[in-house]
Amino acid sequence: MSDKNEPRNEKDRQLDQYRVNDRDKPMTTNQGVKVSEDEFSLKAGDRGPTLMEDFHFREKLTHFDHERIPERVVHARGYAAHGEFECYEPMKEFTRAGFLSEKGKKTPVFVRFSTVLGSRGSADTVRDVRGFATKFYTEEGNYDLVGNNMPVFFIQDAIKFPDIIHAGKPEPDTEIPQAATAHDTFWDFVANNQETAHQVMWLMSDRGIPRSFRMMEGFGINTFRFVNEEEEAFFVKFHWKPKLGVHSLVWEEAQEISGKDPDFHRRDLYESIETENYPEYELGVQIVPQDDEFRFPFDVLDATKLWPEELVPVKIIGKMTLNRNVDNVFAETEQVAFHPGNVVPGIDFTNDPLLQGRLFSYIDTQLIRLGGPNFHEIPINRPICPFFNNQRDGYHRQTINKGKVSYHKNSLWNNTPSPVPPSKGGYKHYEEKVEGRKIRARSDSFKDHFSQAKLFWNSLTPVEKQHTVNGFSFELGKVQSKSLRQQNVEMFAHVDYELARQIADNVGVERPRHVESSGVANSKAISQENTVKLPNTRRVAVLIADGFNSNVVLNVLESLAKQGIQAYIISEKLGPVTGNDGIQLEATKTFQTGPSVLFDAVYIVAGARASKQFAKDALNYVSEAYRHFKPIGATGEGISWLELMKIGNVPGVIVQKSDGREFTNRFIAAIARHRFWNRPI
Ligand code: HDE
Repeated sequence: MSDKNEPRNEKDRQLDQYRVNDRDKPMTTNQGVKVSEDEFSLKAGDRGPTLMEDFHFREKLTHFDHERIPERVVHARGYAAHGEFECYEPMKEFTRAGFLSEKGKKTPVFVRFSTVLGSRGSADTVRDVRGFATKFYTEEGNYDLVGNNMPVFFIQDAIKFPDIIHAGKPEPDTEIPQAATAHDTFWDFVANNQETAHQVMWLMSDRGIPRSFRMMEGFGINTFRFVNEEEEAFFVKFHWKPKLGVHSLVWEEAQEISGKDPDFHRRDLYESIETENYPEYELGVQIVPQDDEFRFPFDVLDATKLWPEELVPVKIIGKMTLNRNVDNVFAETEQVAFHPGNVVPGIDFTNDPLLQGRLFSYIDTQLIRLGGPNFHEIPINRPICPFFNNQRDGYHRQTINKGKVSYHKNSLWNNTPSPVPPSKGGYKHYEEKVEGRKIRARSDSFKDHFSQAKLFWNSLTPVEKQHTVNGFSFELGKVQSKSLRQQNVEMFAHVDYELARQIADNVGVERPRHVESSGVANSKAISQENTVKLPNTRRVAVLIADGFNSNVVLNVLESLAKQGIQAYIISEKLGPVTGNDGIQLEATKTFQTGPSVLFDAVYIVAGARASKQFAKDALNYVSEAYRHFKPIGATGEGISWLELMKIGNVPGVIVQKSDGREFTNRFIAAIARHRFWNRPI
């Protein structure tokens, strides 16, 4: 095991200066005065009033009273980790960015994952877009890639952002519902702002309910620009591709987890890092030369469009590994301030109107959220390179700038701090030629809202399509206004008639008019069926009772562990469970504390001395996992239980026949498959 206290990189070394461990220390006030009593306030007599002069009491209460800061207006619920980015190959042909200039070059990173709509205390597994924000602490300054887990956005112009968020957040008269788009105002916005069609398709699909932050993609969404030393520019879109593939929960399971473990995703990330199963993502770029700006059937500046990978391949240029949990969630995860405008030389903006608005919004919101203009001095936000300028003062200023000069130009300090020419590393904005009349309008090239929504639909497998219909039916089924349900059905008929017809039948409105839409090809990268499938780090519930066959079980457990699969012993109660030869295994969870929805697969062992209660609970447990299409394995007594449930011979149910090794190989392969959709339910 590596030494977790050893600083791993420049950022970690920097943060170390600010870390404090209060353990074994004497208690003091914030002024450093040692405290002699922390249980009783100072009173006039032991039954008398508390005295104003009790400075310790006043300080303690005052600090407590001010402990909260406003949560983020969107992406309030998040979880973060530290890590490192490694560049695979020099990208100098496209960008002068130093952190992408050398094979093997490492850059510290900090990543915050989030949901968008819910409050800070909401559940992790709600149906929502996920934020995927990365801060690269490069030697040339901080670069923030502030992305989401879906490649497109709901709107095309940032001026509509407050509207979509108001429509999606809880309705203002009742503050209902929390962390959900299944309500009237959201769907009112959708039907009346049809640029939303494409992202709504993603949101209603399995992409809206990821299995883990470790198993979802990240996308910069907006089109950025790479600029090289020769000042040549390229349009670029950024992608994060998880090494474990892209996997999702099923809707019923996600809803159950919201109650049984609302911290499911953050726990999964935290535990993976603690057990050194470090999440890894490869960074990919899609690059389009400036001259090809008008080559595509969509506008490259339109954030409601993806660039199909078949048209513009994703070039993999590096890998990010998350390898350290935060020490303090407030100090790091809550106070981190991302901003898509934090770029380094070699990365620039485009006229994407969504991006342009974002460039204003992030700093603006952080000024209120973090209480003033000095949030760049908060340890998690500091760059690892030094920074010097003439900015001064403001709330919570920590830097002690020495000397008289705080202006430019000057002669007293020989005109320093001095601007740096681009040839020496100074940031220079790309000299794009711009002309036009001031006009509030949108280009006609942004007006096709359905072709790519249809591309998305066409790319799904039948099962994924069914899940998407179910997603729509649940959400629209909660919409009170029949007119809104009807409007949305009419709208999504432009994406696919069959999709809209099924939704209409489920939500009690008229079937839509038949809309002719042109056939659109599909993109393989969209369907999760084509993703990477690995057993690594998957969680298996092992249901075990007294009298189990320890020989078989220990062999299976060893084989699972070799594949990096995490097995948890589950029984009626916590504590030791005794096998047929006296060997004991410790149950660390019960049927109640470790329900099936928290696991990827179930291994049913049972045991010769299983109680009636065990049998009842285990059968419920397995039938739930079965309903959620999960791999189920059985050996020994477990086999007869599956026969009892009449599921001994269905896809993804693996039963030991004779050879133990053959069983584990098949079971591990089933775990890697994630789910078995072709199961009779
Ligand atoms: Fe954001 N967004 N956003 N957003 N966004 C914020 O900044 C905004 C958009 C994204 O973990 C806020 O610090 C506007 C797209 C993430 O701290 C705020 C528009 C994408 C996070 C803001 C967008 C994102 C935010 C709120 C429309 C994907 C969480 C708190 C033009 C590419 C970052 C904060 C974290 C957070 C504004 C659209 C991603 C209000 C105006 C598109 C991952 O500034």
